[in-house]
Amino acid sequence: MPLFLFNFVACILSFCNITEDPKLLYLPINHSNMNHKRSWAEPYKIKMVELLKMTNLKDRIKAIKEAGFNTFLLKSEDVYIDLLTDSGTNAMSDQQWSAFMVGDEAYAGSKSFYHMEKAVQKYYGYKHMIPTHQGRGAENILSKILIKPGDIIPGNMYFTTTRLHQELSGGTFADIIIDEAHDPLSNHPFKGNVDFQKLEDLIKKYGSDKIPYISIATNVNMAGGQPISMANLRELRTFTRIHGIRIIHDMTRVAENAYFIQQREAEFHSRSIAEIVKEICSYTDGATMSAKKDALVNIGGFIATNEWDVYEEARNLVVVYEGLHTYGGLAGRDMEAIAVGIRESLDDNHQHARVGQVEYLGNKMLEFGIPIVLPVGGHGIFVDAKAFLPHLTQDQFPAQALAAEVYIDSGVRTMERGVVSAGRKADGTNYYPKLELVRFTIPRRVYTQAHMDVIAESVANVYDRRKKIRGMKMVYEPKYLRFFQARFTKL
Ligand code: PM9
Repeated sequence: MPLFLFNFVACILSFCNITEDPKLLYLPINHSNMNHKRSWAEPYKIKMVELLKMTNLKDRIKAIKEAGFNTFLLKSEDVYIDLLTDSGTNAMSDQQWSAFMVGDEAYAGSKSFYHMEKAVQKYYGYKHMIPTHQGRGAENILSKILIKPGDIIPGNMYFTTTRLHQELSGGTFADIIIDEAHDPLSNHPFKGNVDFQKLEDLIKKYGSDKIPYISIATNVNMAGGQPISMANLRELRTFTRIHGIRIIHDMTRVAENAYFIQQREAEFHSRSIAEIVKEICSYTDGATMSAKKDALVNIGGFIATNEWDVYEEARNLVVVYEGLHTYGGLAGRDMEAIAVGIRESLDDNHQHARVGQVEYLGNKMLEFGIPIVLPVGGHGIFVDAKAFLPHLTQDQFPAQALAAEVYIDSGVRTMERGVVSAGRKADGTNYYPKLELVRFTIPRRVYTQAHMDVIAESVANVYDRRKKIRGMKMVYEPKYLRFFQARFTKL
């Protein structure tokens, strides 16, 4: 039916009161003066697909039992939708794959190293860069250089590998994140912010000589992918200058943090992600990076520093632990893909769609009444296992139990981020984090919105039968980073 005829009929019908809301019958005529909603969409189209294996309930129960109820020990072929991590699980672009083909595999002085170095200098602004095989390789070397036994390393919440390297170098991590970060229901827009009172108390207690640096993560992983504000970072820079303390930046998810600054801090509404990222880095003295996240590759990382002495020492140590300073454990093709990935990660449309997809899943879960960490973060949805399974104590590993149940329900693989991940203190007692979470981590450019629907529906299914879910007992505990390899049985 022609548009004018449709609208004419609609008008008559509405006049005769046949429909209550005449607007529902009209087709849009003129977009220019109407305030229509404009959805975001992925700024790419799909050129190649990887087929997924559909799993069945019987096989999933067998698989999770064999894996000791630890999703890290599942075989990926037994997984339908893999939300274990956003680390190294991103889809590379055609530009990255073509960069792969020109990777220079020379042992020393590879062209690809210089491309990666140039990208780090241009987009992040750090003076020196040394590649490492991944983030923890960088953490190992930097911790060895900067930390002396007895040192204190304040940080905006711990990260598992980062804290372990600090401890292995003789340091002790001290949490200086704002209290809101430990509260899943707090809607604070910048839960990654530093609490200056906590920092001052540490300086008073130990003295600034005992603090080699402050460890600042952009988009704090363990808090639920929560950002630090530019205002807080600027204040920290002023504070650390007064006290002569470095800031070392865990920049694993810096572009996602920049997106939140752009959306939530008035001064940055019209600034690009690239500009914001550069400004964030300018307030820090050096960085460790796992390029497997924001930088859109499957492997790689680096150390960056503005200090010549630190650079010199890192160049010495990298040959012991990683490889020559112009490849640091990476193939030339990996370094090429990182150089391209860094650029692509700073595209405003990319970040809008990336965080938009995470938000979409969060909203779906909220519609089903699922308790999640608020506000929705940058790289995944974090389900509050304490609120989901209030009948379980933290010693019964509620997040571990919930991750196993979601896998059994649908083949969706997630990760525990609670008491198991937190591990043990030097004296052997358990850390008991306030947050007991299951992380639904979204790989970048990999899954569709329909996958998000299936995931949320599965969580809703498990929520319906939550009262029947039993806790877990740990039957095998490895010495380091136990969440990777621990085994459990059902209580
Ligand atoms: N993060 C993640 O899934 C992968 C390993 S832990 C399960 O979230 C930060 C903030 C990270 C991180 C890894 C690393 C270590 C450092 N900082 O995994 O060694 O989120 O490349 O990086 C993981 P690598």
